[in-house]
Amino acid sequence: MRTLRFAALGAGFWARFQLAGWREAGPCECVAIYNRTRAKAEAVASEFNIPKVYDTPEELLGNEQVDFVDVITAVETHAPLVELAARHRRPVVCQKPMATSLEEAERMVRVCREAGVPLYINENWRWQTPIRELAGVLQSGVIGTPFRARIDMISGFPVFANQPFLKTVEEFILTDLGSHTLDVARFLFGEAESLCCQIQRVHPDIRGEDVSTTMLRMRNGMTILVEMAYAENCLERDRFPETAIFVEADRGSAELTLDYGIRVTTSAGTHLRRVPPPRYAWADPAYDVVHSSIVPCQANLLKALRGEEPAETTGEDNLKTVRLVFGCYQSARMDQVVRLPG
Ligand code: 89Y
Repeated sequence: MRTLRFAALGAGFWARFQLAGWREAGPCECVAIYNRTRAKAEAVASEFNIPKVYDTPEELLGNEQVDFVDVITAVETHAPLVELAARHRRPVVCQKPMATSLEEAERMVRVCREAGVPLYINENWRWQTPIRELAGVLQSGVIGTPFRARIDMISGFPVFANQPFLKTVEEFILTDLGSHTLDVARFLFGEAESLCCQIQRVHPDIRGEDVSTTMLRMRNGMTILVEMAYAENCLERDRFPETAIFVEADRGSAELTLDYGIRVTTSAGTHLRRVPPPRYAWADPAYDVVHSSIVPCQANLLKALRGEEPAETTGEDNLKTVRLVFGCYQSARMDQVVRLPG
């Protein structure tokens, strides 16, 4: 099987984990890296044995015949870098959140489509071991037809310590974390037809919102509540970055609890099992379940790049998540229900 050669654009906090993830994902090799601050690219290059470091993405793409490009930079550079890759006819994997606005995300998808270049989004949350296990329970039909669910990602973890730029963004928790949790809502329960959302800011020293409450009405009739907070308050059970999910259905209920428990309750009683994620030596233990989910996500993208299986998180697909994220801001701003395209 041929080893796919790729270039990494970006050498920030997530780059090290994604590069380690690609090594686990299948036969691929990072052959060149660019970063705005060259010293950072050089440090990552020496850690991962990447032979070439470039000062500009244009020079890199002009010189290197890569099979795909992995964009791991800050969100405002995603559109120009994806479009640059499209001009060079290089398939591109782009970090979440896809773009700074819905219009920008739509343009990225359009440009890639017109250039005939595959665009994939590195959206890993839905690949977390416990979330996949919960999906299996729902698909098995054991609890019947779900009618309501709650998806909670509530933590006091100091996210700004590792990602200080998040303090400066005008739209914070919905873009940073809502890109994930709203994508999980779609993954588990399908598409939404309307939503309403409220946002709050608890940290006095950040620009954006750090608390959000979203209610989705799904096309299948379900009601989904998505609650998020990064308030740095004290929680008795803070299990960053685990997502807790509770699903009510007509023949039972299912719960993804903190500490990776899956509880399934039917008339026969409650069955509990633990479904911890795999541990990788390169993962930061504080981000365990997220870092390990990079591997199956990138394995799926690699297979898609080889034409072996469809990618789950294509640009087209992720556009629906982006619509939810910006629909939430619109709803919060206008204090109104927002309808989503059918
Ligand atoms: O940036 C975010 C992500 O994608 O996973 C967790 C995080 O680091 C903080 O919300």
